[in-house]
Amino acid sequence: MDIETAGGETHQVAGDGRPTLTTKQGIPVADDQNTLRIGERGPAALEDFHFREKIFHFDHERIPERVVHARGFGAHGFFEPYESLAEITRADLFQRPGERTEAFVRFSTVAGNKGSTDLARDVRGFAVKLYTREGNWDLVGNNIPVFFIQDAIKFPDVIHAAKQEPDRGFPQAQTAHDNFWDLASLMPETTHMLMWIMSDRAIPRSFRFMQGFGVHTFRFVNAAGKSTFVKFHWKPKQGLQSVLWNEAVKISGADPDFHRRDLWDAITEGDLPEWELCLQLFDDDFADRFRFDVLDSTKIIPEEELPTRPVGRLVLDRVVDNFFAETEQVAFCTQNIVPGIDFTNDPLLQGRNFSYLDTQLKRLGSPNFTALPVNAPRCPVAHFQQDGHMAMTNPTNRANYEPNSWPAPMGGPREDPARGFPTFPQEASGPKRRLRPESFADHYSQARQFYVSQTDVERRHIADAFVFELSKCERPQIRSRMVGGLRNVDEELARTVAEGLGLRELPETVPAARPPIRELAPSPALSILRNGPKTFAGRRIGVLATDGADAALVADLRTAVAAERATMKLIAPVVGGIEASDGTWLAADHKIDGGPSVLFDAVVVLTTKEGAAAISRLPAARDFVADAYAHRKFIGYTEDATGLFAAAGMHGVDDGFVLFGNGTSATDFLTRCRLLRYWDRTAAAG
Ligand code: HDE
Repeated sequence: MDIETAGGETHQVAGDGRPTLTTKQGIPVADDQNTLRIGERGPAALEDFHFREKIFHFDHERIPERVVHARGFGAHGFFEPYESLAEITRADLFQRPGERTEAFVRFSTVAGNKGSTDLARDVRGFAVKLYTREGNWDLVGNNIPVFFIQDAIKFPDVIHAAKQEPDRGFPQAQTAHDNFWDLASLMPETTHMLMWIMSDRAIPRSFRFMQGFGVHTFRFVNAAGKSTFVKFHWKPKQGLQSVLWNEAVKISGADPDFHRRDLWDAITEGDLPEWELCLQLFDDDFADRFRFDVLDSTKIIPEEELPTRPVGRLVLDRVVDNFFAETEQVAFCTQNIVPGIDFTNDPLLQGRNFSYLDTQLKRLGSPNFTALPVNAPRCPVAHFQQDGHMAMTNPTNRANYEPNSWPAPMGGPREDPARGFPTFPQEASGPKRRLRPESFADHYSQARQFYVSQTDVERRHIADAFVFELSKCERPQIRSRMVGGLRNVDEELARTVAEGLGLRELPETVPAARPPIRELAPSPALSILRNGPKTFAGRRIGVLATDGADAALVADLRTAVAAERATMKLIAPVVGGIEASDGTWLAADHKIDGGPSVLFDAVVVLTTKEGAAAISRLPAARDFVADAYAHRKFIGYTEDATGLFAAAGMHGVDDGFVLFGNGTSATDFLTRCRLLRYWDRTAAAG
């Protein structure tokens, strides 16, 4: 029952299944609309404990955002090995084929603040927490297999330079500014990573369509204590896909939450994203033979040289119930590893192992963050650590130390030499010094290898990205120095970027610590386009329709889209929907202004002649088709819709257009869409 008052404010009262509102102390609340005050228009009373508590809690709702990877999105799922890996690791989660281990994954961007756009050009975090029976294993990786720096001591510098500039507080979520390129151009070790972040890898179509990498070399250790080096790869079953830069810019305006919404929609619609865990396994001999140092995180081991072995799958099957409790409070720590997995001396990994625990204390405020449900191990925990802020799981025993002589169970837990974590006894000795190993000095060869492994389209995108970013630098010296560095990667690339920037002459080549090796074999595995999914499954079609749209065709499209395991959204001049040719009412998913074609992988335009003429007057309708064209999308249409194309300045169609009728069905269109883009289109953007 709702009640009315003299002041006219809305009161909804408990009853009919709605519980009584209480304070955090459980005291029932009678009025949640008005503070306690003296007289009708008088001052507030200090004794108003309900108001005080409510505002107090609100004032303290925020916790510090992550200093990097602030913007992220998480989901629950499981990992399942295909086979037993007992021969190479004793890690419990790899012992029994088909046995599921609960997982939580958080994807993120790096540089942007918590409220920044999903489509920033950036590395994506790919952090996986596996709640194994022998404790939590956090594989805190990225969607790019190399990193900017070789030594953790440079991390604060590279992140400071990438994030907003400290005097002005902008630009956020982009490296397109002086500070970043100043540092990058002065630190040649960043070059390989720069190639990756200027590539389409840095603007993924969604989290579902990107790879994940553990980046560092880790160790597997089996029950006999034998160690094998391992690099971790997550390969999306959905295939790889990225957007174009011009699209990314527009998506950022149309839907800054594009990636989180995509993951949410896919999981809630039952289209569960899945990745295959693949391993690169190698021994000391391989490490010695390999051209680069396997401890250098600016290097990869090409898959062609060391194939990846699929060993299991990761499936995300549940969205979070509460964003803050799960995605925000999840605390990944690289030092969370389990028996059977161990670190190497990669100086970046060693530094990370120190940093992550620190950062969790800062963010979550107490060493007891491990007891928060999203962080708590699913296996029993037993130790003598106690107290601290927000202690939630407290021992009840008398003994809080060991050794002790209290009988079990009062005496508490004891160490377990058989089950306990066995650090791999690697020999280590040498003088204590600050130095970078000589084996880390080649900064350009693999950057070149990455570049020459790309298709022409992808190379052009890399050059365009360099030009775009460097054009945003105000100081010409920074642009020149960077181009001088690129000459060590590829002369053609350097020349294209120099031309794009309008440099009057090609800058001197930046001296290289080691002469770059120019003849490393290309690695096709590094290209997104060479490894296209050849399926439209998991993708989205946007159908722009007006009143009178062919009802049978809409129905056929729905069937064909479902058969392809894709999804379809209807976009109309008004969100209420349209009256189709057979008089049925079709509800729309978007009003045209809110459903631009950048949100879809392919589009269809279904109008009558009059409908096309009417929407031709709307800038959003013209942009819908003009952008789809510029972004090389497949465009399905009926003859009557061509008026809109003409109004949008498009004259003539190419093979990326599919005209329905005359034997061309909705299924034919979907089959065309499997290529994802019509790359042969000329005069397109990107
Ligand atoms: Fe991180 N990194 N990082 N990082 N990192 C953090 O920890 C750090 C590095 C990565 O979704 C922080 O909880 C150092 C490489 C991901 O919650 C912090 C160095 C890779 C996430 C931190 C690196 C990563 C983080 C900030 C250089 C790929 C997000 C918030 C040695 C292999 C995890 C936090 C999430 C987060 C430190 C380099 C991946 C400050 C010192 C290389 C995916 O601890």
